Amino acid sequence: MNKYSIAVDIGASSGRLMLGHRENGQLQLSELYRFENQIVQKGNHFCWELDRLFDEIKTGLKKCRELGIQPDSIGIDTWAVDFVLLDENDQPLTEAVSYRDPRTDGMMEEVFELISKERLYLETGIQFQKFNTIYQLYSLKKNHPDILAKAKSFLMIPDYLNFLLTGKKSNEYTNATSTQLVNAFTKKWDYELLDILGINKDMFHEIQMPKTILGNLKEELVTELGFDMNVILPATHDTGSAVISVPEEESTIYISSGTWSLMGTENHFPICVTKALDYNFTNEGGIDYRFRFLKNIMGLWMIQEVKRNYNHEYSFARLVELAEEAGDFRAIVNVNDDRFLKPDNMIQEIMNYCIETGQSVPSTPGEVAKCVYDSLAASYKETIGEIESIFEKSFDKINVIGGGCQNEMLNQLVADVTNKEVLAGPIEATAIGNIVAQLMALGEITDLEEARSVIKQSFEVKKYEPIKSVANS
Ligand code: ADP
Ligand code: LRH
Repeated sequence: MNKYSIAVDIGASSGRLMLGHRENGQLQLSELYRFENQIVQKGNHFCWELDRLFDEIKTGLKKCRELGIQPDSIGIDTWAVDFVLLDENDQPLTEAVSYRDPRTDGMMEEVFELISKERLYLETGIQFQKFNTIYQLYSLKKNHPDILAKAKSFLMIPDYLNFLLTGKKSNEYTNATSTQLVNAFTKKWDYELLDILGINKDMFHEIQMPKTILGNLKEELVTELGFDMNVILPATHDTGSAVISVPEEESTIYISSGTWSLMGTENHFPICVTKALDYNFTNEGGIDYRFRFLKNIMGLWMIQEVKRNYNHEYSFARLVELAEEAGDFRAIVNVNDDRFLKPDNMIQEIMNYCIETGQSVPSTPGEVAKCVYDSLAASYKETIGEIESIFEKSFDKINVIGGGCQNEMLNQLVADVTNKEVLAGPIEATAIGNIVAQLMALGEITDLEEARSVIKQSFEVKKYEPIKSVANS
């Protein structure tokens, strides 16, 4: 009997439940349910709607029941760095505040007064982003010490959703590393660092690895859904699951393209050299203790916000068409400028940047979209230069995965500006990586090598060759 696994993959812009199983050696994937995700204002903070997200998971599971399929397992992955704190009665102490909330403004600098930037990097290997969990926790310590004092349990978003499914509390490794509180070499919580910051160590749980079977559904859920199944830990950090879908090839750089563009390589050890620190590359923990050496680039968040600012009048596909029609219009913004993290109005912010830098100012939806795509491509090119300088070698292929790989214009642009072959796909790389981790835990796939080979055989990848050189990109 084939075993069926469900991947719950929730990115910052949308979530989906995908059903996967092996058939004649190949991996079959089908969508059970898809829903929106967004940040909403609750009181003074930008927050996630965790209760709704859990309800959406249950709705998706009910769809599976309607299909008459009894799944063997479920695994959850989401975006990284955000968390929930539980009190002694396992009740959340706060809303799930989003990493785009300004509560971390200035916190990084305050943390550097307690521990040097260099030491922090050498111990954790994690890039400096003002929204990392470490700075979110430090902000709580400073501004709401009462909340932190009451916290008995620290759970990242997938850990919390797993807790709602099973009643079990655990911290999964890949997502835990994104906190900047895990030692890259011992792969455990860095208690010394927590002591220096004055953050309670006891609320952290033992770190568990992907492929761990966490347990079964809570009884009340079994009654509600009409079936039980194993809850398995995939790489619960979505980027960790996504990169499983990239073939292990020394010559390939990946871009996990969604709300963020995560661009880098996979290694068997963390790289904490000075150049990596200077360029702000991260070493996030992966399945089987692989490390993702990558850089966060602002990504398609910018176009998501542009789309929202136009009141969703244009679809993503339409914005690509309009950008193509914008002809020779060209203006480049520094996508990694913090001003684009959560501006009041993305279109206005882009226009202001162009005015301030004396460039042509985009004025139509097509010009705004073209500016975003050109700017992303320019940032990818710069990042490749940094990677090649760190590794002292050149890479010849770029594998774009995730929802953003459907953007044919951007794929071609990336091939043109980098003068490298671009491979686009799979679109659902994250859900696929999530499912193969479960199938490995269930004994349906032997190891990561086999998983990658099954993925390669099962999903189509589209090739883009450089066709024209783009000047000054
Ligand atoms: P996340 O997991 O971060 O929520 P996804 O991997 O789902 O992100 O990718 C979402 C992005 O995919 C959108 O921001 C959009 O730019 C891009 N996208 C989705 N559909 C299309 C499409 N039909 N054409 C071009 N781009 C698309
Ligand atoms: C992508 C992602 C990324 C993190 C960011 C918070 O969804 O998980 O890897 O840096 O969200």
